[in-house]
Amino acid sequence: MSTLSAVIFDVDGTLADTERDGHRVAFNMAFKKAGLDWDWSVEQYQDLLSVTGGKERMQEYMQQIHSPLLQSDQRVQMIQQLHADKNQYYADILAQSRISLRPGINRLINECHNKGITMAIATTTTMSNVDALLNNTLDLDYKECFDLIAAGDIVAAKKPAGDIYQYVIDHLNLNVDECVALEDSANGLMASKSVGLCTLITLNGYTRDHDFSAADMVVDQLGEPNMPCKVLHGIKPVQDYVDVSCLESLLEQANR
Ligand code: XBP
Ligand code: MG
Repeated sequence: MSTLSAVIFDVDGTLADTERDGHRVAFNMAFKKAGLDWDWSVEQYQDLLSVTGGKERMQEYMQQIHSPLLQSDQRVQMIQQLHADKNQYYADILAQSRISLRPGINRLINECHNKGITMAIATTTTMSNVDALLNNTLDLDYKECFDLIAAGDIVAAKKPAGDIYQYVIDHLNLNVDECVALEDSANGLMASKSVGLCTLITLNGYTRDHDFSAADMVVDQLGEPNMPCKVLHGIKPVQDYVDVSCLESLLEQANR
């Protein structure tokens, strides 16, 4: 019998659909403020998302459009300023309650909290963005629920590298075979699998066509008592939604 000791959550796309109407919109606002004519469309942002990390994404975009700014001595400073502005706009969007948690997230976090299961965050996004999201959406104080928030530049290599997951495992002294990771993207899955984590994927509009063949389970969303989840791969939850007992069964199957 495998024990579920910890659940490790990705943030963007997993806890909430933050990319299309959150980060993307905030990036465009920051570009406008800086007097740039860059405007990332919903479709274009799908490709840009293959690069994780907002600063890295802007750098990649500059390369794609052969921006003369790439040659500028102030490039690093400029990206940092754009990123800071973007994150401020992002926080404003969250404070206006324009983004909510995905189905089942609030319920699962509450259940894990009540059962004393360790919870951690392993994300590419900046710490302040995690704070903005969870402060404005979760019905608990996230600082009391999560044992560790591992975010952004805390590690040298972002997803798809496994560094951020390794960081969580090392700092919380976890056994990999007692943890389940929740992810939404191919980059996230590569990261969690590179350290050997049992991984449940929740699809979203930007990631539904990614290759998730290495995942232990794939669902459209975690589901709620009145909203069954659709299982595309993996075990069928007894309750028709993903809860702790479902994660325990998934872990047991993964460790068999
Ligand atoms: C998603 C990302 C992030 C966000 C923007 O991270 O790739 O870069 O798009 O956040 P995850 P920053 O799915 O791991 O949560 O601008 O703060 O990097
Ligand atoms: Mg994600």
